[in-house]
Amino acid sequence: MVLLLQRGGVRRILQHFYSGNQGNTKRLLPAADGAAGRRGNSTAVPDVRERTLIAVKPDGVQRRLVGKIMQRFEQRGFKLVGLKMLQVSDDLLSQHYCELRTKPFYPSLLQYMTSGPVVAMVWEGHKVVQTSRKMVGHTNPAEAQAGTVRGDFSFHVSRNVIHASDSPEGAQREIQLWFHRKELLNWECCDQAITCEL
Ligand code: DAT
Ligand code: MG
Repeated sequence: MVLLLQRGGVRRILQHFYSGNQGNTKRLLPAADGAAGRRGNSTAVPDVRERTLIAVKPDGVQRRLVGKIMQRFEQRGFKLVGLKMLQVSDDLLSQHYCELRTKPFYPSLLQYMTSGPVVAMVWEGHKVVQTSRKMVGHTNPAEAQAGTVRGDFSFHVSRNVIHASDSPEGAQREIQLWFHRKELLNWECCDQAITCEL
C-alpha cells in the first residue's frame, strides 16, 4: 500500500480496491488525463465552491440538536468551512433580518434569537444554498415535510430551530455579516472526487 501511495497516489489505490469491478472504478475516479476535456463544452464543471450560512437557533441549541443537524449536512456530502458558537447581538440580528423589520413578529423574533447561544456554520458544495433550503424545510414547521429539519424537530414558526440562507447572493451577504474572512477555511476534502465528477 505504501508503494501504491508513493508511485500513483489515490487513483491507484482506488484501482487496487475496485480491481474486480472496472466499470464502477471508472465512474468513481476523477476525470483525469484530459477526460474532462473529452466530455466537451456541454458538461460544465460543477461549482463546488458555493457557500451558505446555516445557524442552529437558540431553541435548537437548548434542545441539544446541534450534532444531529450537523450530521445531516455532513452525510449529504457538504463541506464544513466555518463553525462557531455565539451570543448574537441585536446589531447583528437587525442587519441579518433587515427585510423583516416592519413585520409584527419582528420584536419577538429578536427576543428569541438573543435568548441563548446560536451555532453558526458555513457549508460549501454544489448548489448548497438550494439543497440546504430543501433540507431545512418550510419556514412554518406546520407546513414542513417530514424528513426536513423543521419537519422533524419543530411544530411552530416562532421556534423553527434553524436558519438557512435563501439565495447565493443572500448567503454571501450573511456569511460576511456573521464570519470574519479568517474564520473560514479553504481545505481539500479527501472524498471530493468521489462525491462529484469534477
Ligand atoms: P426563513 O427562516 O425560512 O428564511 P423568513 O426569512 O421569511 O423565513 O423569516 C425569518 C424567520 O422569522 C423565520 O425563520 C421565523 C420568523 N418568522 C417568519 N414568519 C413568521 C411569522 N409569521 N410569525 C412568527 N415568526 C415568523
Ligand atoms: Mg429567510
